[in-house]
Amino acid sequence: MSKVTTLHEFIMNRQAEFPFATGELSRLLNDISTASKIVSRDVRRAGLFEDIIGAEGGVNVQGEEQQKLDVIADELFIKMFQYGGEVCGIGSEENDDYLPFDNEQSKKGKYVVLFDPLDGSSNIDVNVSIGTIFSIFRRKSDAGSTATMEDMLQKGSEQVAAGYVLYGSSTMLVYTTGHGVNGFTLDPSIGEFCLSHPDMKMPEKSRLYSMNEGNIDVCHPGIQNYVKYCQETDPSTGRPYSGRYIGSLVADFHRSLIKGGIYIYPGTEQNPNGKLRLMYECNPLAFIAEQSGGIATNGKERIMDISPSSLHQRVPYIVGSKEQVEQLMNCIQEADAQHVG
Ligand code: P6P
Repeated sequence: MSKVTTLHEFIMNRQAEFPFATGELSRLLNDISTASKIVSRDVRRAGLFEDIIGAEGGVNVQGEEQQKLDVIADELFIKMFQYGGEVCGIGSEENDDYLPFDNEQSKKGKYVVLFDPLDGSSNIDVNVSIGTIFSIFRRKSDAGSTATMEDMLQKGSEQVAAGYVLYGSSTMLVYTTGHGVNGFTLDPSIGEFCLSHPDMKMPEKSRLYSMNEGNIDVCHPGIQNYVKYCQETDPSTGRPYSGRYIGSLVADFHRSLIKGGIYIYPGTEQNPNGKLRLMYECNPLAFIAEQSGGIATNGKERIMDISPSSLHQRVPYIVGSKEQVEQLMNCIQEADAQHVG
């Protein structure tokens, strides 16, 4: 049996590689790990306890019906950040505005965290995988002051760390600090995330594509042309690509990271900016994608180059294997040239 490396041990080893590291980011990552274990426990028992399954009765800023577990997870992560001492403020999918922490210790925190506490939560009642997504920035405002919206609205290229937790057939935590991507699987018997997927690389291509094709008739012609290409029988294999769409972003993204693929949530005539949120869905997964060899774009520019204008802004999202995203981008450019021509 090979040596078991826990997430805590991995984080501390990585910190040792950076002489100027002072430990704050390590402590923050460990706090996220702890909160994720608690959320995993609650997700796994959701079907057993009426008090945590089903709708909370509220509607969040997105206009989406809040699930009880959404609120439980949101409150848990906020408490973990507020009392961990490393975070001066947060932005959450479940909260209308950003939340600067007002206790003296938190005001000294170096970081802000943007997160979606439980993405895909409408899938809880049908026992489909869901996830937590997080994005960490260094604050721009002075230590000791109250966190500002400017601290929150930073380009994805400024992220110091990002990752996700997938509550699936097993619970996995996948993250990057800009030095590659590593995946950890929760071993419930010891209560530890253990290194299971070292140095993850997204395959450059695959025969998989992931899109809610209910949007196909109202999205960019270039995307329509790419999906048509995927659906054509390839003479070399005698079959088309396979469509795979779970309807839970973290699960669909994780499959692309492991097996390759392309995930498309386009702008449409009715919703030109699509559905997914830049700050706590698209940016963190874009960081993971790029660090593992993939690409993330809005169809025109690199996701992590987008200057954010609001906390919950939505962007069209195309993320996945390098060759597949490049091929789709070519389809978009060709369609635009024909439209102009
Ligand atoms: P649709 C879940 O609400 C979510 O934000 C993502 O997890 C998921 O990929 C997407 O929306 C599904 O959206 O419109 O296909 O139901």
